[in-house]
Amino acid sequence: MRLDVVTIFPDYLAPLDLSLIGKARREGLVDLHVHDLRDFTHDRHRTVDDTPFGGGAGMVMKPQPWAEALDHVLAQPLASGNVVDMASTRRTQEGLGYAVPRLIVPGPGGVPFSQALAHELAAEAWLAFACGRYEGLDERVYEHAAERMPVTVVSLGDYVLNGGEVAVLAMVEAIVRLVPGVVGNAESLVEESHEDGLLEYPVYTKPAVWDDRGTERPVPPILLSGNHCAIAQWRHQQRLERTAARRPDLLHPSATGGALAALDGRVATAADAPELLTLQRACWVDQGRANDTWDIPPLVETLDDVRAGLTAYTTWVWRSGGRLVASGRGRRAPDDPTTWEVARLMVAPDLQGTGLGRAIMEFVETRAPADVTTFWLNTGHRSERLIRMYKKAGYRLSAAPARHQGTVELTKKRRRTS
Ligand code: JD8
Repeated sequence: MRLDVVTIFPDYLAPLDLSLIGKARREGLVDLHVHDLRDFTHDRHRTVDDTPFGGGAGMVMKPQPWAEALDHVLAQPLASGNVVDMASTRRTQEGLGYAVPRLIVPGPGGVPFSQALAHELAAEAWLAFACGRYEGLDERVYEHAAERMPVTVVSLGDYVLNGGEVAVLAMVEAIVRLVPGVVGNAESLVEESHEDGLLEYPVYTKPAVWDDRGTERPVPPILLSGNHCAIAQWRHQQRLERTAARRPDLLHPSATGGALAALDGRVATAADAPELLTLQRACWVDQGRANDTWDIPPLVETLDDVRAGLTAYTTWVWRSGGRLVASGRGRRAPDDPTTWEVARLMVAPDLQGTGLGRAIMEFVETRAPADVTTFWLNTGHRSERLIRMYKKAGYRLSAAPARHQGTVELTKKRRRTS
């Protein structure tokens, strides 16, 4: 990946020489260049700003230096080894085919930066960042740029900074650490906050009992138990409790409108397990009859199995008047993290046929991390009604033999919404 940053304070980007990003640059995983905007001025004072037309406080950044700086970046070679995906190759002026960067302009009025956007930008071969200062850039700079490359104004958050450099530091770190090979153990990227809608669990290291100036502080015993299933359950519970306490907005995902809007939806907790067991028993009786077998996981699982499922998947529950009436869950496929398993879609029998099932399926799809490219689900090979519904939703029967006897597997490529 190539990155170009234009700024009047190049030293502000010096931290990108350090730590993981510095190492990734030295290893050639990312090719980062910082350009001084003043190098694209031609007067003795290297002027980059002037007073605003229409009056008002502060100064505005002049268009000419920016135009020359961005044209200079555009003229840079996208070093070989940088995979040019067609997304970064823009045909301009009668079919000329050469790579152009995606330009990110930090600004308080931009689209919110997020982990999802970080994943999207990490997939680009070439990014450029324009760091503004003063009251911002002359608006015509955006017009000039948009005629040459895709431009996105992005905000780091709802507070005011003095310029774009700090935002670029944060964005570049969040993006580059997602580039394959930059973070040694990619596994650690999976369970992070904002990756799957839950905050991270608390972490501990030696000593097992810390003598904090006479105050003994032990590590939670579960973590010393060696019981990895119980540890995973405890950690998942901790993530739920922390998210509920600090970011309840993440737990109460805004329903995708439609059938779910009238219901009270949230991420499931262990307390929901008994009702989930009851609902799955009720929902899979028809599938048992349709497929002429009672040996279907939802019909044979124990309460502990349901609890374990709450750890292995992120599960959502919807209530009506306090009654658990619907649920669905999702997770990265254990053998392919870019595939998102949509599973255990349940609607109380008295509410089936109201479009809730489809709404839950679509909701679980929306919760897939940004780097997911494929949706996967399975059902009974004789569950014709469900198979029809999944096919109408764009799923196709998978050519690969189904993992579980008596089932069929269906997949669907993820369509990019933005
Ligand atoms: C770029 C100039 C300062 C902004 C007058 C203060 C991002 N989340 C964010 N907050 N602020 C910025 C940001 C601020 C910037 C520039 C980004 C360039 N300023 C201006 C408008 C009001 N001064 C940001 N990302």
